[in-house]
Amino acid sequence: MSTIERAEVLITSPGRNFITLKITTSDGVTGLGDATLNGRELSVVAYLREHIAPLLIGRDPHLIEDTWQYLYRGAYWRRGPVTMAAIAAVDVALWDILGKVTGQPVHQLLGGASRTGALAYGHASGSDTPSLFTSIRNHLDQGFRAIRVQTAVPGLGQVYGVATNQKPGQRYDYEPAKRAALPVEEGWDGRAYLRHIPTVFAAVREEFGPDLTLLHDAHHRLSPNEAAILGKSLEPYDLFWLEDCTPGENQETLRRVRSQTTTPLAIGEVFNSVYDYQTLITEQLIDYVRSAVAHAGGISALKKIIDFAAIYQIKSGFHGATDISPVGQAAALHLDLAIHNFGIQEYMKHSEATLEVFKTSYTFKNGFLHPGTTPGLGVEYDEDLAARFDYMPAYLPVNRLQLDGSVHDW
Ligand code: CS2
Ligand code: MG
Repeated sequence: MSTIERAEVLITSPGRNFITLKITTSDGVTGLGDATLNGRELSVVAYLREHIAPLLIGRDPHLIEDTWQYLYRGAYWRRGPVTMAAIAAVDVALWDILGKVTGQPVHQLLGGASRTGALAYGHASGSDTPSLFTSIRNHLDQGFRAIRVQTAVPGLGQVYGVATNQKPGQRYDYEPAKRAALPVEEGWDGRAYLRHIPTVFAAVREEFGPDLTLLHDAHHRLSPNEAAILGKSLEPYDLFWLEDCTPGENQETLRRVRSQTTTPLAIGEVFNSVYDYQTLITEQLIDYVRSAVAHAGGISALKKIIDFAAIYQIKSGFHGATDISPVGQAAALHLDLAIHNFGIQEYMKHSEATLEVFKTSYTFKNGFLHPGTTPGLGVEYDEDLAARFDYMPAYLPVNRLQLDGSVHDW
């Protein structure tokens, strides 16, 4: 019987920081897991190196569920972003190993493909309407069939999701975590945003027609009532979803939003446990589960969340921003292909430097992602190249109300 022989935490920063767990068995088989927690990366490194790696040595790598429970219940201190990112990395690495040992792609181990590909959405943004249109056209040219729209808001400075204006054919490049000793501070005005966003979607529908699948991320910034106002004002533009319309910690607040609008709601990228969804799912207050494999306890845990959601006809919309490493993205794609209640997959293309360190076998064609059929996850990690990119502290912005400087949700 093979055993776990090594558990190494690999750090690299080709343009942005990534943390990867590499588990090696006594048979020399390796598995990779994404442990990247944007702006708090080193906390997961310490959790893995100091507390988890020593516990894995000598264990049977194929006891995936037992290892999950051992790390979750055995920690005594459960849940939370750091713990669940660490457990996720172990879980995904063990699925990678099982795939390699059995010669199967991970989606086959999860029950096989339920579709030919995973519909993906890309990010378009602009500081004004013409540059937004250029960004949307760039994505249509790349084959995207679904596009998330974010824009600047008149009267506000930098807001979430607005990259530098793209030129025709230019890659969308937006990294919210800035390399600096302290977080940058952004200003917010909810009323200015609520006035502006419906006019943006009116212009986009006018220009691109009724068929294009459109999404928007309110990024946790609105009160429940503001979220209801926005949801209602966007109804004429037939969005695929309005994301993170209000912070979801108090799940009951979504009752207020749900009772006021039919705009589909997606929540969950900052959630890391099925309990974060309990009321949202059982009361059908959302339509899409947004968690990432890398932040919600791995493939084993996110599969349980999405199976639970299926009972309430709620679908997946897994987080796939560039702070989810190619390992985390590949893990999401295997789950996307296997589950029944698939909705859509976020896809922000990683930089070339990142894709040189992480060699991936997933593909994007005609708007659909596919994890490939390579045994395991289908991602290789170039350790020599990765070692050339030192970790650099980077922080996500802090948001303050423009009116009086109060801290607000970013
Ligand atoms: C965002 C993310 O992609 C999204 O939906 O909410 O870009 C998010 O801001 C980052 O992942 C934070 O690290
Ligand atoms: Mg989001």
